Amino acid sequence: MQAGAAHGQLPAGSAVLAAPQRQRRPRRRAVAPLLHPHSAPLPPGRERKGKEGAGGACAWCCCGGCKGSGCVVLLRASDRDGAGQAFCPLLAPLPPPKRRGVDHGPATLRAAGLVERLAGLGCQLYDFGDLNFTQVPNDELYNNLIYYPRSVGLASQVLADAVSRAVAAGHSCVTIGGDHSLALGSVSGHARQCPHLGVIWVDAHADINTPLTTQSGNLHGQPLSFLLRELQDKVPQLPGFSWLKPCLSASDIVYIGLRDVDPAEYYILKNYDIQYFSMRDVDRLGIQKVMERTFEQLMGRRQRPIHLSFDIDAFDPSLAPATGTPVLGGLTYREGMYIAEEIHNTGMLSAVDMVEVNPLLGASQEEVNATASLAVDVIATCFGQTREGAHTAFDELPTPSSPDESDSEQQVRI
Ligand SMILES: [Mn+2]
Repeated sequence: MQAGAAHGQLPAGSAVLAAPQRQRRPRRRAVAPLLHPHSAPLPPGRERKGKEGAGGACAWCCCGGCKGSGCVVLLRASDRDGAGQAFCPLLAPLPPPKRRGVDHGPATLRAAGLVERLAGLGCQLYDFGDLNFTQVPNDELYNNLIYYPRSVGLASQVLADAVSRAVAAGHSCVTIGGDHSLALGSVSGHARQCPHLGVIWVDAHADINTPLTTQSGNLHGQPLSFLLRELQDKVPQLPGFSWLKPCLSASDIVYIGLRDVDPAEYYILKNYDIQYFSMRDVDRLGIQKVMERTFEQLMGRRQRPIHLSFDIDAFDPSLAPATGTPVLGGLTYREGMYIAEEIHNTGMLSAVDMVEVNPLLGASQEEVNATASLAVDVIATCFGQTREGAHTAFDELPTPSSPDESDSEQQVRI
C-alpha cells in the first residue's frame, strides 16, 4: 500500500495536476577548484616540501607574477572577478613558407566557436587578438634551403614575448597557429616564466630535424632542434634566431602519435634518449598506459607546468583532413579526447598550442568544419569539457510533490 492511500487520499505523487509545484532550488553551477600547481594533486606517496607548499613561492617556476597565487590558473565561473588571473587564448598566425592557408587557422577556429566554447566552460578569457607579424624584406634562403629564416625568427620572437607576458600575468595561454614553427616562440616564451616546464608534443611528425638535416627546408619541421639544449652543437646560427636560447632537455619532452619520422629525426630520438609513443605504441599499450607513462616521465619526480603542443595532423586524416601533411593511421577521436582529459586532470596545464589547421586544404566545407571543430574539442577538453557532461552540481534530486504539501486538496480530488 502506498503512503497516503490509507487515508483515502491519492497516492503520493499522483496529484501533479493541481498540487503546487515544489519550489525548485536554483541550480548551482559546478565550480571546480582553481587549478594551480601548488594545489594540484601530487602522485601517491609524494608530499609537498618547503617552498613548494601552498602560498610559498613557486619552487619549480621562476614566474615573477606568481607569488604563490598562481602562474597557471584557469578561472571558473565563480572566479570571474578574480583580479589578474585569467585564461587567455592567444591567436597567432605565422607566415607559411610554402603552404598557403595555414595562416587562416585562427580565423577558422574562431568561426568554429572556440571563444564561446571556452567561455561556456566558465573560463574567463582574454583574447590578445591575432598578432601582427612583418615579413622581413630580402629574406633569402639560408643554406639555399631554409625558407624565410629572418621572418620566422622575428615572428617567433614577437610571439615569445607575448606568451611570456601572458604567463607572467598569471594566465594559461592558448596559441593558435599557424604552422608548428610557432612552438619556437610559444615554448621559449613559456619557458622564460616556467623554466622547468615539460612538453607533450602530440603530432604525426617529430619536428626535430636540424637546419642541416631537413629535406624540405621548412622550419615547421625543425622547432624542437632549436629548443633542445643537447642539440645546440648541431644547430647552426640562423639569421633571425640570435635571441633564441634553448630551453628544453631531452628528458623534458614526450611525443605521442608519431608515424612519419625522418632518418635523422629517428637518430636524434634514439641517441638523445627522447621518450616517444608512436602510433604503434598507442596500439600496443593503449592510450591509458601511454598517458600514465607520459606523466611518469614528466612528473614522476616532481610536478611541473605542462606545455601541450598539439598538431592536428596527429589525428587520423579521416577526422582531420584539412591539414598540410596528413598521414594515415592517426589518433582516433576518443584517443585524442583522452589525452586532453588526462592533461586537464593533472591540474598542471600551463600552455597549449593548436597548429596546422588549414582551411584551404579541405576538399569541402564539411572537411574544414570537421577539422576545426575537432581542434576546438581538444582545446575545450584541455580546459575542463568532459564526456561525462557539464558537472552541474545538485544538492539533491527534485522529488515529486507529496499530498501534504498541497494546499488545494479539493482540486486534487476533482
Ligand atoms: Mn607538427
